[in-house]
Amino acid sequence: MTLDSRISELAKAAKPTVAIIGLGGAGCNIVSWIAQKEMAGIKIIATDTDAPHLLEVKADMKILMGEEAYGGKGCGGYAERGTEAARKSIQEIKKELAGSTLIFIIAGMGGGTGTGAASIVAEAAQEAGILTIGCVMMPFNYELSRRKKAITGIKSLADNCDSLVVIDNSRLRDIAGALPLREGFAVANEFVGAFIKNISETITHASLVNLDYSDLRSIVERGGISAIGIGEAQGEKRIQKAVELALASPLLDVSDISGTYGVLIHITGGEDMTLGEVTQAGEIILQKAPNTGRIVWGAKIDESLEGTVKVTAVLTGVLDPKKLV
Ligand SMILES: Nc1nc2c(ncn2[C@@H]2O[C@H](COP(=O)(O)OP(=O)(O)OP(=O)(O)O)[C@@H](O)[C@H]2O)c(=O)[nH]1
Ligand SMILES: [Mg+2]
Repeated sequence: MTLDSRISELAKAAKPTVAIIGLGGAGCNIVSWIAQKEMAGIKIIATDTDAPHLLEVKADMKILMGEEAYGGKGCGGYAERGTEAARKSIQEIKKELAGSTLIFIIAGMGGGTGTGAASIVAEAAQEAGILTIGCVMMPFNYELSRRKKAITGIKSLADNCDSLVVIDNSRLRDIAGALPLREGFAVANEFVGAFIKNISETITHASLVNLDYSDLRSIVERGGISAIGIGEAQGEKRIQKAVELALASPLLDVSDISGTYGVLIHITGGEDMTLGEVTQAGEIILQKAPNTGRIVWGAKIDESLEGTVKVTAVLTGVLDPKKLV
């Protein structure tokens, strides 16, 4: 074997393979949004106990969980049923995940399927040595009984993930404006979908500044709950403004960001964005969260963003799941 072909073989093996799995109604809606964007090299799996909903979803692979027990009718809000359904279908799910190096598990918390199934899938992924990032939505403030159930689900999922990103639907709606429920969900789905797509792409494809798999691993593998903040700005000092906004308005109620142990930042801007601006973003974060152990970042050019920069900051381990109430 020549040296070049050996290097090329190793390069192939070192390239991370990403799987994205959506569980239950919300999870499937979000992966469906991502699947419509066509991303090469990323496997998209939709799983639900609800056959009619699963039929509508776009994905590379669909798994109807717990078919024998629940006959494709969903879990009707019972998380125990979601857990049971995932256990029954776990071999099929494991087969689909085999060979991945990074997995995103996406679900809305507070219902039956996603809440009950997520930790079972996460456990299987971690057992297979896959870097496991959960990404879940908290129900709206007025969905009181659902929020209680969601918190129980989140605690159990956090135990089985390398990092769990929690997004509060209510906070997201504050940013999006007072939209009707359906449109509110659509905004949330697009936001979460775009976030996961951006991270997956910076890891698997060459972009302006690459985020690399081991960098990501180093900031997420210590567990805990992570929060996301977003910021967008134009004009003078736009990078500074966008970063400050992203840090000031996390989409989860965290009173203090000083406990965060890692920050992942993703920047998108038009052709006019400079490498200098991108590095400046890291420096600003270091000033704002001085105790942060590590900062990793990726950046991408999006031609449609002429004049604007968008910053997404993930504050990893900012919240201890035990403190979630
Ligand atoms: N962001 C977002 N959240 C959603 C969406 N649909 C539902 N949710 C939220 O997610 C929570 C769980 O709802 P579903 O995902 O429909 O529940 P499920 O996992 O399918 O559970 P069952 O239908 O009971 O089996 C709800 O309380 C909502 O707050 C959606 O399309 N997008
Ligand atoms: Mg459902």
